Amino acid sequence: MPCPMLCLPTYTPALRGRFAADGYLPLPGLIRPDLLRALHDETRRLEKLAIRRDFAMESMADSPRRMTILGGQIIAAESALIPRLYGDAELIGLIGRIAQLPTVPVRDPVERYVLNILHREGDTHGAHTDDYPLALVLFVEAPLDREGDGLLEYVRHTTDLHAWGTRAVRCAHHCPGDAYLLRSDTTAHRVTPLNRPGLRRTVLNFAYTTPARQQARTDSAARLYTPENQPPGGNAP
Ligand SMILES: O=C(O)CCC(=O)C(=O)O
Ligand SMILES: [Fe+2]
Repeated sequence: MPCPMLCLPTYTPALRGRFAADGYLPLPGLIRPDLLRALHDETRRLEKLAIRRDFAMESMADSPRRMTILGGQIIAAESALIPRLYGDAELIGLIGRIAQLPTVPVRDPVERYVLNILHREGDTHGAHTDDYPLALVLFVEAPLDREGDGLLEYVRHTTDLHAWGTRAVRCAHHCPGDAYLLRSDTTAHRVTPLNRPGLRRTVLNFAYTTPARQQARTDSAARLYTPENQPPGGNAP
């Protein structure tokens, strides 16, 4: 059944071509206004359960994680809406056509969908690649300044986490209600810091994979999203 809450683009070979070339595809306005309001309320409610992180991720070139997070295992227990959206057959079918991969949900309940909130001065989601090949990132809140903070930076077709500051880096701004699809295992990416107080950037990351790839490749997501994991140096309050 079509998902009336999402404004899915019609598939065209051009979408597939752009995604293959760039490892990134913007999906502006994917979230319809009613759904955006519902996700705003839902994520504000979930934020009360979220965990603060402030550490350097060893397995990702010691890049910083200064952010508030919630893993999928808790989201599933607390939200009906987010798991329903994640599993939407029409959405998964479209992603599969764009990516040209037999796309399926991730089995791991922690990593399949996560909530990432940047809301303090200096908050950032540092450089990394993801464990699974596809990430659909949905924007619930975002700074409106296109030149400003909390931008996505990515370098296509590389897992090298040291390419920042070179001409290969691309930068993308997204508004609340927007989304993007990323070839997240082979596209180095990060979110630039919020350098001013009062900004908020709230995203849901939906991870998808292929039937043959249901095993995480690094410990990074488990380190970030499993509450029992105390990173070295501990968490900020
Ligand atoms: O917030 C973003 O735009 C990126 C999120 C991300 O890379 C992740 O959750 O793995
Ligand atoms: Fe990522």
